[in-house]
Amino acid sequence: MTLLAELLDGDRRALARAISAVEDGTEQASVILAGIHHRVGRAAVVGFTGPPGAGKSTLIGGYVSALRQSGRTVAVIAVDPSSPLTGGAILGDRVRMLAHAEDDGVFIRSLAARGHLGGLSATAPLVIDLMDAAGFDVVIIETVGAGQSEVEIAELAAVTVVVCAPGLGDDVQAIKAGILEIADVLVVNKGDSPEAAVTRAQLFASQHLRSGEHRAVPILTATATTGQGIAELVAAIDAKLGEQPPRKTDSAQRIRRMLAAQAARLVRDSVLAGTDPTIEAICQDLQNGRLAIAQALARLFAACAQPKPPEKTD
Ligand SMILES: Nc1nc2c(ncn2[C@@H]2O[C@H](COP(=O)(O)OP(=O)(O)O)[C@@H](O)[C@H]2O)c(=O)[nH]1
Ligand SMILES: [Mg+2]
Repeated sequence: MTLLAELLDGDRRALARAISAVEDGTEQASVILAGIHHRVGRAAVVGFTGPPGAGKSTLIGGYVSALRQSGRTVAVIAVDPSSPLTGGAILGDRVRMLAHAEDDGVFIRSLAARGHLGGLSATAPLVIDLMDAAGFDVVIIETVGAGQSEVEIAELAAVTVVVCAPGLGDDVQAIKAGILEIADVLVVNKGDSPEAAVTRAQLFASQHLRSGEHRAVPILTATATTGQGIAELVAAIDAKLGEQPPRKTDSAQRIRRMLAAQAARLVRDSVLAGTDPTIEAICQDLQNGRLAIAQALARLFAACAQPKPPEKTD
């Protein structure tokens, strides 16, 4: 069987290999991305975002358990902002998800973030499509709510869950200012903390102030470490999913995304390597003021257009 056929058959190792192929931009990747078109659009994509330490991973662990109990299969994408280049596994998250390690109905993958602000990697939407095509009912994406990622996650996810926790200081202010707009469900986690009620009241008040211009968003309380509030979270997410139209997918767009991701990576890697004499000359001219940035870019793209084999980063 081909990798594509194995993927469509729901083979987990094939899914893992297909994701690597897409990340590396191999020949096989374009065949797979073009060949899954009749099988994408079914999965429910749920995003979790919020400040570091709010309990997103722990909450996702509980959410995954609840989904499994109701017979749904789940794939999880964890975006790691701490290693933008290597895409290393998030050890803590792995440990928290270990309960699901033996379960064929759960698939977990870490992706490198784009840049230090934790922007989603360009391949994230492609990985969602691969998981969808492999037959997973729910695809969860966890990102840290710092910078661009929360806006990007809202674009990718049918339902966006914003997780916050008491005692994170200014982060609650940040949530009130920005993240409220993209939240479909708000969760005040660490409900076992005495300040949880205060945080929840603050969020209610700020939502109330905005009512009229913003839709009302359910504000739940949960204690991820005990599982309290998980059932309510599942119900709230399911209710929001029920309001969503089926996921739109577009083969042409998928191929375009892969090309853009690989182009960005090729140029970045070539520039940072500091080994290509043409690129070194461009850098020199830029430094000396002999080239304007637009001219430098034009020369750079010409230099990067020389085909080189993609390097493996795993
Ligand atoms: N007291 C308490 N601690 C929690 C709760 N949920 C998560 N934690 C702890 O908070 C820390 C950060 O959790 P994690 O899930 O990694 O947060 P993330 O960075 O948002 O993914 C861990 O030590 C968790 O055990 C909770 O509901 N109550
Ligand atoms: Mg986490």
